[in-house]
Amino acid sequence: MPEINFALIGHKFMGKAHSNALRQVRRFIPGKLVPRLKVICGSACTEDLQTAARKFGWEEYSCDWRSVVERKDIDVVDISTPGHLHHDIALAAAAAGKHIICEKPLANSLQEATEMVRAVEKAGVKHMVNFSYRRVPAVAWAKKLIEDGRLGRIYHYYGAYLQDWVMEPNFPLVWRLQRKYAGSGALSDIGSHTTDLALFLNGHITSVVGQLTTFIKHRPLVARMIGGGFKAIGGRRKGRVTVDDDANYLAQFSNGSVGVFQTSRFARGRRNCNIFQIYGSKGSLAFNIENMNELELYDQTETMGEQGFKRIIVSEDIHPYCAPWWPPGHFLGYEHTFIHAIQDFLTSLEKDRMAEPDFYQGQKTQAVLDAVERSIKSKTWESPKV
Ligand code: SOE
Repeated sequence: MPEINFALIGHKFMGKAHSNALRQVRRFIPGKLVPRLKVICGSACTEDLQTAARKFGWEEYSCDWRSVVERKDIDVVDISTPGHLHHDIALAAAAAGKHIICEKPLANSLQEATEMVRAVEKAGVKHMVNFSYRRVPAVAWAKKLIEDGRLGRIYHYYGAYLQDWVMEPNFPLVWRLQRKYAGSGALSDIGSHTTDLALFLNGHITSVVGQLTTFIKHRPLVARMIGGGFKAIGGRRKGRVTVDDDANYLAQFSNGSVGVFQTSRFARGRRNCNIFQIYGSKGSLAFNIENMNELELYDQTETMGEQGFKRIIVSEDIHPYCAPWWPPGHFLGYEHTFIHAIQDFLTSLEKDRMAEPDFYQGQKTQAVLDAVERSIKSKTWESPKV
């Protein structure tokens, strides 16, 4: 079977998820193109990078992404780095004629996202942003039910993404807490997910007004987990947190519905709680990633007296993405969403069509986040520029 050569830039959390997906996709999901794991890149040629290369079966490792994206034997560049590198890597990869997968969010600013769109347009390459939650079967099934008109006219979209991993005051000043690396905090890291899902499920957002809060403003530069908590080490040196811990915003959609969004890293007890609730004239849907194989549907057309939210177990062969895996009732997990993303990207190459969400859609999400940040300054509603 024909191979397609991948270079993966980034070897930590996302590098692990993408490596696994590239390794697993053709073991479970039939298709023409087989990913070849040519080279994995890190910021430095550490033992950790070499271990990742060995563990996931990469043929080579490198700590020089600029030379890797230029290689003639590379077909696809997979950008799985912190956000501040997405723009430069994508522009170099596009200029070298490589197809590109880029982890979310597309960029750290609307300006960067726009330049990335121009670069891939000019290069004529395939491009996709990996908003992985679109590829949860229950989310894809929600999309189908909405498209089939099962909810009727949409009135309300509620999206929330709640985590609690930075609530300890001594949690160190990691890159996600610094604007120069992350662009913004909860707003872009997890708000990009909720915003992408809203655009995917409910369409265009015409205006937003937001609120950003940073609860802990200074953190130790270096800290270590000791006995269940974090202890600052290396003296009393602290750095300023330059992003939001919490981002909330209201939205108007072009279909006339209204949106409420809440994203926080200070929701004690919520490790990774990504939810949406959509309320329409004929029915409603509710999803919670903590029960990612389930979707709740309320159908107003059901017999009076028997109406209520029903729990759909989304694991049948007819449900999106489920057929290649297990028998009904045997569930999928977080890692499967990455395998589905790689599968969809390979299909886009095989059929010479764009995979979704592409960089244009990633730019639209960036434009909503940009409008939220502008609304903080203007203290009024702002419209996305794209
Ligand atoms: C941290 O908030 C994080 O790892 C995000 O960066 C991911 O996009 C999300 O899927 C899980 O949480």
